[in-house]
Amino acid sequence: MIQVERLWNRLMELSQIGKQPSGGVTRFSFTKVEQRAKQLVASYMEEAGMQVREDAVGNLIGRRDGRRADLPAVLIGSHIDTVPHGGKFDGALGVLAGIEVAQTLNEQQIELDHPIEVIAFTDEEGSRFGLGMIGSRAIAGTLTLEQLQQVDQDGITIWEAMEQSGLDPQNIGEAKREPSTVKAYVELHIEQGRVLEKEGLPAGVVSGIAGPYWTKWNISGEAGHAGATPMDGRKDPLMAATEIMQFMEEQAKKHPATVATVGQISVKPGGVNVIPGEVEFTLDLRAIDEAIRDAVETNIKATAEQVCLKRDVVLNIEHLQRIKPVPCSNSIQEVIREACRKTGVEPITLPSGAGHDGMQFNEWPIGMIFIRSKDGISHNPAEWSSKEDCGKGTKILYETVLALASE
Ligand code: HGY
Ligand code: MN
Ligand code: MN
Repeated sequence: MIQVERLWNRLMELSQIGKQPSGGVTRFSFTKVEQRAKQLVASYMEEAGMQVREDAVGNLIGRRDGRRADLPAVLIGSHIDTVPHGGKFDGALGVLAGIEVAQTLNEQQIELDHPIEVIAFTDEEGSRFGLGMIGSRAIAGTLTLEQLQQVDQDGITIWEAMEQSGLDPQNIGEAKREPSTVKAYVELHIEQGRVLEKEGLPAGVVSGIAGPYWTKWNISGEAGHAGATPMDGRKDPLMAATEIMQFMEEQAKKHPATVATVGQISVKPGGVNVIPGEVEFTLDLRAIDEAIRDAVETNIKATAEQVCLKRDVVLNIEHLQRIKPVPCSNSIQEVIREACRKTGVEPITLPSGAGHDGMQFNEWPIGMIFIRSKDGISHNPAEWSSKEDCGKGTKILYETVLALASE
């Protein structure tokens, strides 16, 4: 059966690659650190008896054939890139659990009707370029060459980073999967929230995934002397930004399951005694209900225009990514509920506030399994799930794959 110790040791070994003094993990896409992590994960896939390949955008794919080559594959996936100073489990658990399922099937000499594939998707987080889910977009066939022009904080485009990694961006179309070759996609992930912990449950079934809308805001005014410039008449972009950010928070608080986050901010020229001339910050706006997210977006932008007019500063908003909220397949949710019962876990259903690769797929059904996060903490070195819960989640994934990959 599932070797929880092997899974756990691999999780801990992988978390050493990109480890920071903060105790967190930083592994950005198309970097040497990520390359080392992919080599390690590829070695695990080989140990699990899988055929291993990388596709045109660097998705790392391990395949285990089924009894019938003509049947579509059950895809199992997640990601091994991270946010800056992220945790050990976000993404890594789903990839390593998929490999553990494949290896256990081998060891139990179980042959499934359908092939299964375990995928470590390229750049799920979007931490480096502001465009997340690059690998799953490519597999869905929706990644565009124009999107590859998005840049990281050093001005390097995704295009250039791919070339530096030995990939030819012109070939991204080759990563697209024909829907006829895929039966379903299923992912195990940490909850990154507090629901399961409050319910005292190790795992749960995901009903749907909130849609993130990311924008980069640039407000420019007039730099000046902090001491000699009266308050009246200043064109201070940072004070305008703070007023707008307060409104963002108020708007999000008005609607349940809607969240607004300013994660990055920079101020120029950045002198203690200098009124800022320019400020740049990001907004991550999410909701399970798309209409509510759009209404909140409209309100925020309208108020921002008024604030900038009043303060005589100039606003520019750059679109980074907009992803629709996505429901998980009812039939796969049912399969996962049955797998929970088989694993002795009372199956509750909960939404995902975090985004995941599965939301890029609308040509085949998707399902997700969550395991409990300690204190709901994630995107933080303190992110933690117990070995026992990781084992339970992997057992549920195993039972789910058994059911989905058998005719
Ligand atoms: O941002 C997210 O929701 C995910 O962690 N990529
Ligand atoms: Mn994440
Ligand atoms: Mn994740």
